[in-house]
Amino acid sequence: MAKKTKLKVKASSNGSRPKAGASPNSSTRTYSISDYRLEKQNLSVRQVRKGDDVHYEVSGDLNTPVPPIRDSKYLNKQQCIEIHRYMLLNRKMETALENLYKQGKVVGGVYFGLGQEACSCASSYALDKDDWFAPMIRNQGALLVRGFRARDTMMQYMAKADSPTKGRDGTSHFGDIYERNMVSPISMLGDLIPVLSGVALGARLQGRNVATLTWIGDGGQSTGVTYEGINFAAVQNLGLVLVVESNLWAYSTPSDMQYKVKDLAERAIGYGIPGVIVDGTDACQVYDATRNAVERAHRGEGASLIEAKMMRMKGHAIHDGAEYVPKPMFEYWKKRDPIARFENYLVNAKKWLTPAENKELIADVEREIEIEREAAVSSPMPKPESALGGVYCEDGCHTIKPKYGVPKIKAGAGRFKETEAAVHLK
Ligand SMILES: Cc1ncc(C[n+]2csc(CCOP(=O)(O)OP(=O)(O)O)c2C)c(N)n1
Ligand SMILES: [Mg+2]
Repeated sequence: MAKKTKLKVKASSNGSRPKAGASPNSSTRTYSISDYRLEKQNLSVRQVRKGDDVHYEVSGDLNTPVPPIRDSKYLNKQQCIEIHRYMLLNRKMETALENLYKQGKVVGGVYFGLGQEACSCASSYALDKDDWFAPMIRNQGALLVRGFRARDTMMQYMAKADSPTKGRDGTSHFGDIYERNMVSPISMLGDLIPVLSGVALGARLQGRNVATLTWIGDGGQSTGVTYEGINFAAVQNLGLVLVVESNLWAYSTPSDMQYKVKDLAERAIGYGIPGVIVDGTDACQVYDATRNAVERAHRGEGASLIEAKMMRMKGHAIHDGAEYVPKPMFEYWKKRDPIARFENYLVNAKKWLTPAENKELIADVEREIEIEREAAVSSPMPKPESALGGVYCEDGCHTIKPKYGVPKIKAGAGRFKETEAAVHLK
């Protein structure tokens, strides 16, 4: 089982309820945060000024050995290989996007999840079909896991007529409430959290406890709406699953200058929900923590917060060369590449793939990406007059039916509680 890190918090602090067993008269309370990692970094980044020059320096032990992948409690061989394939697709799709950008085919910028593929793919893989998700910019892998094709993302970036928004948006602002249960990304950081809490509430009103997964960066979690959204899910026991992408940077702000707590999972104590730390470059750890949270959501027990520690391996977007990042940090995290580590796990540790089978899998992914790229490039640009479409209501576009059932709350029932709602399913 995962190791627990004990946190001591003064009795007067306004945290979640302490674990049973704490003495009622004690002046300190003990809270626990599960920490699944097999390695705990002790690196820190500080700003150094020398005359007019301001730069960042990293300190700590940068020469520690790369830990093994932790065996999953849940995943079997076939599922691990499937996650490996999604991570490869995620990476190769983004490499293709970088090339399309350099060829002048992309209309705006491009965002990458390099180094974060395990976090995106393994967490979304832990959802059941009925669950919901809302991706952020680093979660293009989650779209692939949930059934979008690489061409959808490519066409979005090129604003093509066949793209999900028919060329009306140049990045990722699209959703799918019918097939894949995806809420469209909202650019204002944190705002997806109350929306996903609301999706969980809506589903519960219709008689179903679903898990609603979204992600937030180490920078984005500082916003006020993050607090509001998690707190609402916490107090209503809604199945929000929040993955905090602790990737050490928010634009050019290092996480050491973003928050004061040691680990962002500690925030969970303040909300009164479970908090877990995982190695975000270990697909098995990400999967297991998310699956536990998803199952908790299905049982109607409420929200969970998962902090995934990793590193943003490129700049904020394609325009940002990330020169401000101390080079040794890239070298350190490059050795912890989630795909290389998982490949080593599958081929050498578990022997679930022979080197030849792995090679064939990679070639197959490359073939698929080439077909997707070709289809995306050949899609036409939208006709100018189509820009007028999709703004005002067209036939039936506002008919959104309840997904699971028609809610009927007992007359006179006060503040909503699951047991107070009489839910009539169609
Ligand atoms: C409320 C709000 N403030 C600022 C921005 C501009 N902005 C977009 S991404 C970003 C940095 C996000 O950093 P982080 O949350 O750590 O995510 P990462 O890029 O590292 O994945 C900022 C400041 C925004 N979109 N929304
Ligand atoms: Mg960040």
